[in-house]
Amino acid sequence: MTLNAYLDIAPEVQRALDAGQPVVALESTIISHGMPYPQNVATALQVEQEVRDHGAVPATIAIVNGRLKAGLSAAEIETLGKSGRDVVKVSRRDVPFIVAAGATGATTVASTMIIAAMAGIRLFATGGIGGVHRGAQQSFDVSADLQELAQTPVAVVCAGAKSILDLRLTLEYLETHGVPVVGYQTNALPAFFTRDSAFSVDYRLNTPQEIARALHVKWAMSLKGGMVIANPIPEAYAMPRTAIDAAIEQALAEAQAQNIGGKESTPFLLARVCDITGGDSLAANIQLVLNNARLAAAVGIELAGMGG
Ligand code: PSU
Ligand code: MN
Repeated sequence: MTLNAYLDIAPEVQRALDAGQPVVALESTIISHGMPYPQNVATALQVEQEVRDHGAVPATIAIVNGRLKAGLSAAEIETLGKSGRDVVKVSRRDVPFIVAAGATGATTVASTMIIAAMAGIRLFATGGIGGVHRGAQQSFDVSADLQELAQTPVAVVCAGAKSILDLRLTLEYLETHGVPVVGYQTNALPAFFTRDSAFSVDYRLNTPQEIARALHVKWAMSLKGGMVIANPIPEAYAMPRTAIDAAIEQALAEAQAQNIGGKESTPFLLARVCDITGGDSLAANIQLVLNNARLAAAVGIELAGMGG
């Protein structure tokens, strides 16, 4: 039972939580800032359906008119998707201001984790997490997602991180803060569009049950924080590394030339990589999110069987 005066849990989500059934949180910045309209809305609805088809209840998270929402209506998803980058991108820092103003905002991995935890949801599926940006030695640009993973008990199923980031430094940062990076059926850290990278995960686990057991034990011991569950993009949708690397280099150069920083940096890079690579990267992006939704549902079912 969650008592939070600012939080609305959708009835379907509340029923599942009360019954100890699996619930998978989904973020909304991926809708507003991560993909173009109308594919973003279609994808968000398809991901919810994929979670349902695999035996869990989806809870897409956002802030709507000042209310923290765990579970959105199709109309709310449409509004977020159509507004796109005009919607406020809300990370941990921004949450109280958007609520106080009665405003609407799309939640990042960090703030989706916060609201999921308030609602009692332990699993979350998305595309890619934020991380340590390339050049962070100078810019200090480190996503708040990483600190959130260190302190909030929600596991994030993702396809690794895009190489707009410095993957080596991202792993170092996560290690320092005690956040495990698990590879699902892989030893290599997936890099979003590609199934692997030059880096290794901390632990390779081969079944949803093994992942659920690690989560169950971590939280049963009251160890704080979450976990990164890195799930490689399905082989059929993986992109050639050279094409994606070239697009990322171009996007990074443009960001530098235009002096893009702060919370604008990730949305700028995502939009440019999407434009430069055209439909291919979007198709890959959609498929990897669906793949992550399936794994999150499967882990959720196992976790529910262990009593959460
Ligand atoms: N990476 C992606 N797609 C995304 C994001 C990151 O491949 O949509 C979004 C997520 O919402 C993530 C946020 O939490 O960007 C990170 O932004 P920042 O680097 O400003 O913390
Ligand atoms: Mn940043």
